[in-house]
Amino acid sequence: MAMLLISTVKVKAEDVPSIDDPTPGYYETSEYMIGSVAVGIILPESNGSSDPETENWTPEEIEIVKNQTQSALNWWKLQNPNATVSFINETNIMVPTSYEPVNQLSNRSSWVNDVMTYLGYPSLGRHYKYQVRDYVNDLRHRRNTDWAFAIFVIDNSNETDKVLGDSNQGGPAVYMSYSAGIYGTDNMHRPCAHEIGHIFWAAEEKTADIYYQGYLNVANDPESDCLMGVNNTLKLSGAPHGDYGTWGQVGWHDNDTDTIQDIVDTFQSVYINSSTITGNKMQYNGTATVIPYPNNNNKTNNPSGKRDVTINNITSIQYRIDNDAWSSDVTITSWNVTRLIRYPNINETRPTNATVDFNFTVDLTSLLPGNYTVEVKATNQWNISGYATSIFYLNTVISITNVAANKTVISVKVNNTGSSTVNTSVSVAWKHIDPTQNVTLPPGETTLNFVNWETNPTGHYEITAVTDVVIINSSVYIGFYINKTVSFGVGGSQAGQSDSTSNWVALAFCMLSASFIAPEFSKKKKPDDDLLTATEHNDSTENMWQNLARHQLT
Ligand SMILES: [Ca+2]
Ligand SMILES: [Ca+2]
Ligand SMILES: [Ca+2]
Ligand SMILES: [Ca+2]
Ligand SMILES: [Zn+2]
Repeated sequence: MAMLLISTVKVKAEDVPSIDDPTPGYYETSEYMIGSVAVGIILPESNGSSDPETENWTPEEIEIVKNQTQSALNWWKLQNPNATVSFINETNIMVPTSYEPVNQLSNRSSWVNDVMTYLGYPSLGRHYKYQVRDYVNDLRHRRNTDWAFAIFVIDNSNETDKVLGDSNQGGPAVYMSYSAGIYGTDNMHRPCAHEIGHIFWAAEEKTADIYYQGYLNVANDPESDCLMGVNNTLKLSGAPHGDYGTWGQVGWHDNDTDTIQDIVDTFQSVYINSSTITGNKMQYNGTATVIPYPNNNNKTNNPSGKRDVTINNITSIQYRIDNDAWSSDVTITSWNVTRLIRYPNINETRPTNATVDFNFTVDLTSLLPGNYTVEVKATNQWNISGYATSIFYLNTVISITNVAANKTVISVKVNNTGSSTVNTSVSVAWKHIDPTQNVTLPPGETTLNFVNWETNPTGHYEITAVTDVVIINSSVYIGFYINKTVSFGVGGSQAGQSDSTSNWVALAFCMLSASFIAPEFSKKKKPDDDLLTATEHNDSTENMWQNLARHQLT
């Protein structure tokens, strides 16, 4: 006896909490040394219009500065390959200023304002540090990097006793002089590397003072014989574990030794927050967001306070049903974040993949009744995934409990056995009987009679049942297709076909009992709906199936 099934699926909605933008912002241009960094190297050139001109860059000097700064960056890059540090340089040589920078060491705003204004970042009455921040933020955006900072190198080839070498902790800029003081121009990369350490929150180690800082907030190594220490030597305190020292202060630590630094070794939060049903397809909608590592730094450049920020991005979202293969057939939409790009109040909205919306569609047609787990996987650039699951239950609510047939009528008893307490619409078709019967099944048992049974039952036949979506007490249930092929008079039973009515009935009963008791529900997918045309209809099994599919989907 065939069972006609109508299944239900119940969907649980999940609320998405408010999500703080985890992408680094205006004041967060060098929070830890992991990932890509844009470096703006700027060489101001005095033109004598305000100050008497005493210095001029020569091509040879410019080449030395390029090589020395590059050497400092390369050295940093090689210290910890697992931090995947990369530097992209933007070099601006001989940017004009009316001042002579080496003679304005106590009035930095003079020439920095000139230089920044020339490059397109005007003062607008602000402190020059905002001009530099505007530039560094724009540089990061233009070069599409995780971080950015600036290195200003002033020419003092004629006044080497006037030395410049300092930087802002946590960025945004290093200020160097060409002569590099006691180190000399040929060793400028050493103090330059030292200042770059400060940019990424490494503390001084020249004295006995103890400083806890950096995104991981570890202690320095006072009076070390390292880069930040008394001799500015090219090695890093705290290497290679970062439990203390410069190594840890720039954000390097790998607790689980999987080569992914702790700060970026984080998962994603995934929320499946709604689903909608159309026909027998269920669309899931959700949101995924990277989880930032907590910012433990006890210092910050952000006047609003420190934030947890991450350079992680979602690179893929996949889903699967139970343990089937992962499907990448997911639509992903970037969120937009509004970020300060010019102090104090010029913002810009830009897309981010740190938080994304997603949706995908599950085809319920081929699923048998039972529990199903929809699992969503959001993966970041380190191939670390976060997961969410949602369970739905396809419940059998209707079954056929009896079939009887004679020459002109086949009847089936349909038993609504599910939790539904209301009438359920169902279309039932017995092949060769046209048109499809649309019936309403009340709870309990109902007998359906298919009439106009043809005289010759030999062959393969198909029972198909289709239900529409029904909504019961705000919960969404969905019916789905069941079809069953049965055979009559196949394989040498032809003798009965031309025989009497009773003979035929006996044959039919025989085949029915053999075929219907243990139904085997098709797991095949229906043909695509777009294969159909309105006029298509014949008695072939495939077209029967298609027409029913069309009915259900429209
Ligand atoms: Ca000059
Ligand atoms: Ca010079
Ligand atoms: Ca790790
Ligand atoms: Ca890990
Ligand atoms: Zn220092």
